Order: sequence, then structure tokens, then C-alpha cells
Amino acid sequence: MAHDAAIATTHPVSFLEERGRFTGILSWIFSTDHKRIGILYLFSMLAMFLVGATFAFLMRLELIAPGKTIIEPQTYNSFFTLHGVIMIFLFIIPSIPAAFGNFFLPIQIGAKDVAFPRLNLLSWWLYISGAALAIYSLVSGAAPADTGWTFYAPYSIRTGTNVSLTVFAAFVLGFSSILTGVNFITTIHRMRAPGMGWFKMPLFQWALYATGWIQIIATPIVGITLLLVIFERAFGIGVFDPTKGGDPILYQHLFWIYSHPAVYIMILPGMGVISEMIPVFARRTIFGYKFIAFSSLAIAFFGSLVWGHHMFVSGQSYTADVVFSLLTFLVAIPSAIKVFNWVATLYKGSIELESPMLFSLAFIFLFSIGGLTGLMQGALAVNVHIHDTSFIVGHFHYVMFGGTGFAFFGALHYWFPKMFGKMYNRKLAKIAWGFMFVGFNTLYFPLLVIGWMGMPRRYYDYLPQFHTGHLISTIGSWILITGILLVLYNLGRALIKGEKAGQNPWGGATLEWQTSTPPPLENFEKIPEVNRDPYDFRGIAVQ
Ligand code: HEM
Ligand SMILES: [Cu+2]
Repeated sequence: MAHDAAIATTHPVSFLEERGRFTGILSWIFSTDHKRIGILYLFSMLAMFLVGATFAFLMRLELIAPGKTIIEPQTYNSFFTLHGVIMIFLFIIPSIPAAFGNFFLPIQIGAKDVAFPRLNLLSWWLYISGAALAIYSLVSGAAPADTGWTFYAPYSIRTGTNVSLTVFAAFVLGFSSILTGVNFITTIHRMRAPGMGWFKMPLFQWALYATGWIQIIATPIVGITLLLVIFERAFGIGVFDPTKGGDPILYQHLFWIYSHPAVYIMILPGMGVISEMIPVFARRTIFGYKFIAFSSLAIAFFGSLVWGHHMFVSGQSYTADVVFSLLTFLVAIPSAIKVFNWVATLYKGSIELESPMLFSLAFIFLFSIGGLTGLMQGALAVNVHIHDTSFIVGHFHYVMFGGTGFAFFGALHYWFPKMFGKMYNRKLAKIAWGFMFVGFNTLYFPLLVIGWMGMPRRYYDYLPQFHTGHLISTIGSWILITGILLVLYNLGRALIKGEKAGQNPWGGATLEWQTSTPPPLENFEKIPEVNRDPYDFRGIAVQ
């Protein structure tokens, strides 16, 4: 250990330079330091994001005109399946918690690490194993899965494609997610610094806390369901296949009992980072701290009761339809409370349009479109009309990508200087954001429109009246991808030859900005004593 060096210099040795038992790549993949694990996750998820985006890019190219353009119909089916599986299980579910939660959860509450560092490393290894299985299912020679990421029975039981392997990959990834949840909940309960009461915690912590509970309660359900699909395929046990006495609707219930709460695993951490960035760049304390904190818990709770809104046309009972529709409207309330509080925080703030703030503002706008189109789908009559159309594809990209995805890229720009000690080109970051924002809307807004006109989702070919919409959408995908590549170029260049970043480049008040950049091995030279609110900017200077 290099602790002597830390005493010799005024600046403590950062976790990036700290030498443990191993050197080189081994010092990363066997490290139990939460910061290194966060960075491992960050890079592996960005790689998976690029794979998923490549499938998307090719799908959009295929859809540029009616008829065959570049790929066969069956290839298209595998592409949307793998795109969905990768984006959901390998990118958006782990994204913010696994990368930024791992890195900043302990630091923001003044802890040295998470409660179970080895379990934390295991969770990354499980993630990598799941990713390897998913990729292998593509190239193993057997036909890749073509069911869509939802693996609906009975088709998933009968198709001759390699569904079992893809499903098994998702099963392994579930364990990774559960371990992260266990770690975060325990760390927040047990390891807060002296003075760090529950209501002194940054709102990102509340979001991760609520997310953790969904991860450990809901994920086992999908785990069992996916195992049943594998057993049914291998042994014909007849749980979901009606010809063997099974019930395909049962599959849909079990799948959505997990997968609806899972959309809150995706969005809550995004809302959490937005609650961090908005006060910093508006230089104003957050409006309605407790409302935002408790609305995270409310979303986690009510979000667990609405899964049936995915099944309005499945033949479930009318009573179920009405109850699930009503409950769906209830979840909108805590989400709207958050949007209201962010806007109220902006009001009369002295707003600085740095790139993290631009991503936050885009989040509010895009997430609101996603949320409001969600309410439209929650209404029974409308749902029948737009079910399984590209309206749905537009809606969930607005929530997951416009919401969580933009929050992820915002968080990346916000915390990058702290994590790597380097500053990127701030102007280029804003330009890249501009491409992403314009590209995003050009890509997805037409999908809402043609969906409303009747364009079905998961279709390889379409009628001539949908051509203009698809054409605009494909052009949008080029603009969006340009923006994403610019972001990666800008950050990659900063890693190699960026300027040195200061301790607190944005003037944040939470604890990660009170330690050196990048943080030392155990985060603080001495455990901080907390006696101020997380968004109290008095006396905080940019440095
Ligand atoms: C990088 C830009 C992206 C583009 C161009 C894109 C495009 C598409 C397209 C064309 C489809 C197929 C629609 C259909 O045939 O029904 C699709 C489906 C989907 N996308 Fe994306 N997408 C992108 C990013 C994302 C992200 C970031 C996420 C998750 C956060 C995501 C999640 C999904 C899901 C879950 C599906 C449904 C798959 C299925 O039907 O089984 N996408 N996307
Ligand atoms: Cu849902």
C-alpha cells in the first residue's frame, strides 16, 4: 500500500494511482474498491450500449423504405430482440446505479466503501458473464432469439431459435442486479457518516434506496419465470403452453409483475441524478426536498401494483382492466410531483447552461412527453387503438432513452471530472448535446405519429402511407448517433489529454465535491462530520 506516499505529498494518492495487490488490468477486474467497480461497469455498459445501438442503426436503415432494404425479415426479428435485450438488461437497468451509484453512493454519505465490497465485485462478474452469454447466443451458430425482449409464451416455447440461452443470460443478469440492490440498501442503512441523517442525504441516495428495494423484491419473480420458460422448452412441463394445459396469460402476469416495476428501476435513478444537477446549475436549494424523497418511495410502491396495464387486450377480466387503469393514473402523481419541484427549483434560479444542465432540461422535456403518452396508453379505450403500434415504441424510448438515457449522459458529464480528474471540452459537449436532442426528437416523434395512424410495432415491412414517417425517423437516427459519437470522442480525448479538473468544478455542495479529485482510496482523508444540508450552497466556491 502506498500510504507513506500519501503522507509525503499534500495531495492524497488518488484511487486511480493507488497500488494494491495487482497491477495493470488485474488491478481493475479483481478490485473491490467501489470506485473501480463503478468504472468497470461504466466501460462495459458503454460497450454494450454501442452494440445495442448498432442493431438499432441497422433496423432503422432497413425501415428507410418499404420492402427489403438490407436484411432478411428473420434477421430483423433477431435484431429487435437482441436490441431490446441488450438495451434493457445490459444497459438501462444497470446504467446509473451500477456506474454512478457504485462510484458515488458511498462518497455522498461519507462512507469508505459499500457494505459488501466482494459481493459488489461478484455482481460485476455476473454482469460480464450475462453479457458474454447474450453475445454468444448471437454467434453460437444456432438461430438467435426472435421473440422480442418480452419472451412471450407460447411463441417463446415453440420457436426453434436459441431462446433458452438468451433467457438464461437475462436470468444471470438478474442476480447481478439483486446483489447491487442488497449492497446499496445495507450501505445506506448502516454506513452513513456521523451527522448524515436520512433527511441530510442527497436525493440521489433516496432514489437508489427506493430502486434497491424494487431490485431485491421484484427481480426474483422474473428469475423464476425465465427458468420456467427454459424448463418448458427442455422438458415440456406445461406451465405456459396451452396445448399442455398451461396458461400463456400466466406468463404475461409473471413477466410484468417484474417488468413494470423494472421500468422504475430504470427511471428512479435517472430522476435522482436530475435532482442533484438542477440545484447545482440553478444555484438554488432544491424545492420540496421531502416531497421528492418520498415520491421515490411512493413510485416504487404504487409502481408494483400496475403491471396489468400491459395486458388490456390479453383477455384479462374487465374488473382487472379497470383497476389496473385506475392505479396507473395514480403512479403519475408522484412523478408529476418531481417534475413540479424541479421546475420550481429552476424558477428564479441563476441558471448556468453547462452540458449537465442541458441534459437535465432535456430530461424534463422528454420525460414529460414519455409520461404523458404513458397516461394516454393507460386509458382503456385508447390502449385498444394503439396497442402494439409504433406509438408504444415512441413512448418507451421517450421515457427510457429521453429520460434515463439523457440522465445517464448528463450524469456522465457532471461526474466525469471527479471520476477521472480530467475536464472535457465544454463547448463540444454542448454541441454534442444539441445533436442528441435534435436527433432524438427527429427519430422518435414520427413514431408516435405513424403509430397513431396504425403502424404496427416489430414489423419488417409497411404500407406506403407510413413511408414519410419512417424516412424522417431514420434520418433522425443518424443525427442522434452523430451526437453520441461526439460525446464519446470528447470524453475519450479528455481521458488522454484533458485539462486537469479542480476539486469542485461546478460548485456542488454534496460530499463528493468536498474530497480531492479524483478521490483517494477510501474516499476521504478523514471521515467527514456532516452538519449542513446537501443543497445549501452558502460558502461553496467553484475550485
Ligand atoms: C441508439 C438509438 C436507438 C435507436 C435508433 C432505436 C431504435 C429502435 C427500433 C427501430 C426498434 C424496433 C421497433 C420495432 O420494430 O417494433 C426498437 C425497439 C426497442 N428499443 Fe430501441 N432504439 C435506440 C435506443 C434504445 C435505448 C437506449 C433503449 C433502452 C433504454 C431502447 C430500448 C428498446 C426496446 C426495449 C425495444 C423493443 C424491443 C422489442 O420489441 O422486443 N432502445 N428501438
Ligand atoms: Cu408498465
